[in-house]
Amino acid sequence: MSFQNLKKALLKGTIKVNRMKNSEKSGSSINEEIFRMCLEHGFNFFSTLPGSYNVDLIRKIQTCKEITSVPLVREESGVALNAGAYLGGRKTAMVIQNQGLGNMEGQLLVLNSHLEGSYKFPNLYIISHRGLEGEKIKAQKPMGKETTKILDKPGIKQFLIKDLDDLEKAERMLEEYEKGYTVALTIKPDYSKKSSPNGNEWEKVARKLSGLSFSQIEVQPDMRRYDALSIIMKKIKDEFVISNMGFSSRELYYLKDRDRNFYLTSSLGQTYMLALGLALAIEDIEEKVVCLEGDGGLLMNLGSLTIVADQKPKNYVLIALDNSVYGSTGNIPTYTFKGVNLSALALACGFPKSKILVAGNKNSLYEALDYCLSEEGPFFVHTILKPGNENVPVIPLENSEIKERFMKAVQAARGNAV
Ligand SMILES: Cc1ncc(C[n+]2csc(CCOP(=O)(O)OP(=O)(O)O)c2C)c(N)n1
Ligand SMILES: [Mg+2]
Repeated sequence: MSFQNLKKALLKGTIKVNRMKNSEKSGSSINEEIFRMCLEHGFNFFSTLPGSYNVDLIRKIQTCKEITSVPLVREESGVALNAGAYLGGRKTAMVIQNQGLGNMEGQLLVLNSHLEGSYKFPNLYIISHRGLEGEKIKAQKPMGKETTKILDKPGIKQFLIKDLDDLEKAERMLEEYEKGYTVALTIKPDYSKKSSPNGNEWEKVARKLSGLSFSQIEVQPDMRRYDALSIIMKKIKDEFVISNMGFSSRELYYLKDRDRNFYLTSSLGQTYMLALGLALAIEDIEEKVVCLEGDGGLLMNLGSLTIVADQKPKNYVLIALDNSVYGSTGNIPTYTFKGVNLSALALACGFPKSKILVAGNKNSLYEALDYCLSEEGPFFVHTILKPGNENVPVIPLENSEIKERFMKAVQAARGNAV
């Protein structure tokens, strides 16, 4: 099948997997063949972070209109982003260099592994493997040596591709993804070859820096997180809700459990990325994605907020529950307590000022919700709260149960939409 026809088939969902003969592969690179293989197997959601030897692959991904591709700023956010996209019915892959694995370990364990307590999301990692024999840069060697072990710990099924002949076996690994397992295809580049050429198409483009014009305001909050959640859940109808770990999820569960709630009980800092993955994956249906994120979570992973602003998902509402403390762990103040302004950070990250709403009291939260649930996003609703937790127990559901139930709700919503 030609590349063009393959892409069309991907869009129509009529792909037939047709294993390539070795003779057909000559002339193309491992990266090219892996991309073709991914498309043939219906992978349609990619997140990427470049290393020297995967730039050609990333360029192919980013210029393929038939799939969703999201450039990352930190690898661990990609694990959560892809999990969200999987919730929304996508087949997910991530292209990185093995140095990034050091940033990802916690998320691999809790989101991708099949260990007890994990959400058991499958994901395909396509990893450029620096630091093996022949590597010229010494600093790549430690991670080169440890890569297998890092992937082993969460039980990720891995296969090292050294040349084109290894692709057949690599392709069989994709069947593991179908069975719900996470797979890593690590690729040993030819270190003697020059890495990918530099792109220079951006050289002449003027850069626009977002304007920073927030003046200081003083707010006397009149709500705790629980009060804000009660108001939010009064306004929520069919929206999908993704909530931050700790008391945010616990309070939500006891306030109003529903199949359309996804409780993240781990992955601090990744709630809004998982919600982004979901929002991008369910643009075909009407329902919005409402994300309940904490100030601690946002500050832990501020860089990736740039991705949300850049992707501009119309169906995305990020509610920052800013109680100025790590509320779920003893109310120790975060930097918002010292005056760091999450709204200003959202603006600096690229959210348009018109989509940043500040809710410092109950009335303004009602108003903000009326607006953002009916208009096109992405919205950043900065909800300024008093510290304090409601005395509610932990959620009695298994994480994998939360995932399965939520995915059924997405499928049902999609079914209703047809
Ligand atoms: C990577 C990581 N670091 C620290 C923790 C411990 N932890 C769990 S919840 C939490 C507080 C989260 O604060 P915030 O996002 O502001 O939410 P709040 O509880 O205030 O609603 C912390 C620090 C963790 N689970 N994971
Ligand atoms: Mg907090």
